[in-house]
Amino acid sequence: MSEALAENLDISKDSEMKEDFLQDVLKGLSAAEKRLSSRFFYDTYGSKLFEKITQVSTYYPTRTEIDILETYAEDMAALIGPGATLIEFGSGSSRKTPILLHALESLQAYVPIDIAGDYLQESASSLAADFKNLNVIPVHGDFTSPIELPKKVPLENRVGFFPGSTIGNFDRAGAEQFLRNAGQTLGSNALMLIGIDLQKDISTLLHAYDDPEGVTAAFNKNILKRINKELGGTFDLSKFAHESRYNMSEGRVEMHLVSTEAQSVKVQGQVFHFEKDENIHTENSYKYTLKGFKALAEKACWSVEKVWLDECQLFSMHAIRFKG
Ligand code: AVJ
Repeated sequence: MSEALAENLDISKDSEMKEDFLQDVLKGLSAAEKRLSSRFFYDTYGSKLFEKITQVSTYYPTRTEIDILETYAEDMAALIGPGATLIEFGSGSSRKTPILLHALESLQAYVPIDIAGDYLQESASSLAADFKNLNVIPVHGDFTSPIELPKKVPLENRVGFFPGSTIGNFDRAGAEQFLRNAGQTLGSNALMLIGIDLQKDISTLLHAYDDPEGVTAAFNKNILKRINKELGGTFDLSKFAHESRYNMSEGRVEMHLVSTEAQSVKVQGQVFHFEKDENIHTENSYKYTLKGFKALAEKACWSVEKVWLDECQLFSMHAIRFKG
C-alpha cells in the first residue's frame, strides 16, 4: 500500500472503537434479554468468514446481487453518468465493486468507508492495483454514525454504494437514520445504489443463515472469540450453539447463540450468568417488500428512481435519490 493510502487510516480510532466494543458488550450482556451488536462481527477474521459465507450454496444474497450487477451495470452507469465519485459504505467487496467500477465512465474517486482498518487497507490496495488510474481514498470509520469525509473527496456527483443488504442489520428506525446520515454525507440530489434483500419463503431464509458447512455458525461465534481476545473474556465457544430464527411479526431473520448449559462467563472482571438454553441475540437481518422499502426510503427523504431484480425476485438493487 502506498503512503498516501496509509495516511488516511486514522490509527487513534482503534482505541475509541475498543472502548465502544467494551461498552456495548457490558450493556448487552447485562440486559434481561442478552444481546450483542452485529457490527462487531467484522474484525479481519470475521470479514474473512463473511467472505466464506458468500460462497456457501444456501447463502443466495451475494451471488444473486452479483448477477444483478453484471446484468445491469451499464444501465446503472448510464443513470449515474460520467465523472462521479463513488462512496462505498463498507470496504469494497472483492467481487461487487469492480463490476460497477468497470462500467463507470471517468470516475473522479472511489471512497470506501469501513470500521475494520486492516481489511479496508487490504481491499483498498488491491483495488488500487487493479484500477491503475483510480483515485482511492479509504476512510476508516463507523458509517452507522454521520461521517465527515476528507476534504479531498470531490463534492460533485457523489454516488453512494451500499450493496449486500447490509441495511438489513438495522431495525426500521436505524435504517431510516442510516439513510438520513448517508444523505447528509453525500449531499442533496445524490444518488445511491443500495442492495435490498427481499421477503421470500421462510425455509430459504433460514437455510441462508444456517449453512450445512457451519461457516455461519463460526461467523456468529467469532463475536465471542473477539470478546475473549480483545476484552479478556472467558467464553467457552463449545458451550454455545448457533441458531437462526425467523421473526414473522418483524419480517426479519435473527441469529442467536444459545448456551448449552448453565454457566458463568467473565468479561473484564464482570461476571455474567447464563441459564441452560438462554440465548444471546447477535444479529437481525430485515427482509423487505418493494413497497416496504419505498416507504422507508421516502420517510428518510429519498425517492426510488429505479429498481433492478433477478429473475426469481430474490434480491433487488435500488437506485434512490436524496431529496433532503
Ligand atoms: C452482511 C449483513 C448483509 O445479514 O445477510 C450473513 C450478514 N449474517 N450471514 C446478512 C450475515 C449471517 C449479512 N449482511
